[in-house]
Amino acid sequence: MASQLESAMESLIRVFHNYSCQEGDKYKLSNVELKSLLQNELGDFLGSKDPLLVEKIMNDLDKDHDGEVDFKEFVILVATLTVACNDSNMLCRGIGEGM
Ligand SMILES: [Ca+2]
Ligand SMILES: [Ca+2]
Repeated sequence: MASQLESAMESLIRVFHNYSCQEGDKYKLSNVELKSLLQNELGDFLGSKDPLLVEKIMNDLDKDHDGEVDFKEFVILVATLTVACNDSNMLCRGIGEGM
């Protein structure tokens, strides 16, 4: 049986590919794909309905400026959010309850 961390890593990869293969490059998230990933998978986290938020996140994440988010760039987002979550007791409590 996979450990918790191994399962988490596997889920991360699976979630990314669920969205990245919807259009265009199968290994990268377009603006549209990133948006639906954020809304469906991180809606509670981001909470905001700010339409510019996706633009902003895309600009921040797209380190190589090809207009898409690859897995490496996606992992940076997840790591950043995980650190933010760990820093915030309130968020962690929320996640604990959801599990
Ligand atoms: Ca894609
Ligand atoms: Ca990119």
